[in-house]
Amino acid sequence: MDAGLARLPGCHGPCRAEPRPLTLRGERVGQMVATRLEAGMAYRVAVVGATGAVGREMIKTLVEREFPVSEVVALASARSVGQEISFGDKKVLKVKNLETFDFTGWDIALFSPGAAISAVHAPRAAAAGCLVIDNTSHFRMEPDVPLVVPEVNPQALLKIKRGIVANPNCSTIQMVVALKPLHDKYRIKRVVVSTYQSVSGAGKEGMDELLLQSRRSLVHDQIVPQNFTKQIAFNVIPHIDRFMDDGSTKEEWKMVAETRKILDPDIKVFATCVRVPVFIGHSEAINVEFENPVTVEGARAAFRHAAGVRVMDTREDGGYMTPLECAGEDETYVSRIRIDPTVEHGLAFWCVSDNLRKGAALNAVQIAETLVAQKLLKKAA
Ligand code: NAP
Ligand code: 2RA
Repeated sequence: MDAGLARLPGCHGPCRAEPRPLTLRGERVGQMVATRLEAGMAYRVAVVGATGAVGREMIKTLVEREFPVSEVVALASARSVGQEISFGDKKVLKVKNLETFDFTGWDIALFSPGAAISAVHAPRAAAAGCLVIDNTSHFRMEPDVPLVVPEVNPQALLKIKRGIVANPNCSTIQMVVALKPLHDKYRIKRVVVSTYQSVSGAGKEGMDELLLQSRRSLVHDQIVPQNFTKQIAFNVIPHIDRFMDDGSTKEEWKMVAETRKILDPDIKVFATCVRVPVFIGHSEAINVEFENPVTVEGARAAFRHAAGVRVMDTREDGGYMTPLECAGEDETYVSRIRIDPTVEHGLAFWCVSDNLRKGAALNAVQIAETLVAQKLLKKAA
């Protein structure tokens, strides 16, 4: 095994021990953030949707990555007011009501309360001088709102016009993290992707539903689908989000439109999005057609040098990543790298990532870190 490879717990194959860190102009973003903290810069941070699957992960991520926080507030609906959420070992946050919260004096807000709620409250926070990083779909395709994955298009953060930055959809984020090094090296013409998306993509209620249905199914109890259109336990459902006029779903449309906005408007993308009975971790089978000749070795080298990507691909039993193993991890994992001989210059691979972390909370916190590192996050007066 080469010196840069190690085994991950629970995995049979080797992968690189430390993925390349996020850098800007050759400098580590994490180091730049730490320098700001040493200089006494700390920020007042609001987490909106703090009781949800993404919001809870955001709070965890802020703590784990030691984001320079001077004060944190947890916001949710009136239903959750007073509920307690731990912020690290020492602090407990009492949830406050978003509806009546005044963002004046708050520096940054990480939003994940759902699109309709963000539509109303994100502009309200921005108008109060609080920079919003929004996880919902509401602002993603607006031309004057940057849609950012820091490993892919951090330069978009230089054009914040409305005080709002959008976080892409989870299935898009992991795909563009993996595609970026390939696009830089071989120029992508076309992508065909099939997803295998976990129920946590549908929030806390999606997770509860899989658990409940699994239990009921095992004892032959009646199952009435609530959040999904059909039974999700012991099943797969080829439908996420609403249907569009051309027969695609909105989730599939998001993968197409967002990839073009983030990576390159000329790339053709075709997606089929499927819900699977997995709690955490989205998987994707991705076929890519390039302008230039590609080799497995060349693609593997490109992945290995890319920020946020880990290659786990040993072509033996267990030498690939599964969603169960990626839950709680930060990286986008790439496995099963093969030439696709059905098209000229074709490559196929398997891509897995934790949808609540890189697909949502981590990406949002990395955007905040990049803003701090680039000195783009101003302290509210
Ligand atoms: P979730 O588990 O259902 O959580 C929703 C959160 O929004 C809860 O904190 C909820 O608070 C809050 N909320 C709902 N109505 C509200 C209101 N009227 N005012 C204030 N807060 C309200 O959903 P989630 O998975 O965290 O997703 C949240 C958003 O992130 C969605 O737009 C989703 O599309 C997006 N997103 C999710 C993922 C993912 O993998 N899950 C990935 C990327 C983006 P209460 O507890 O008080 O109801
Ligand atoms: C899902 N991509 O998995 C969505 C989450 N926003 O349902």
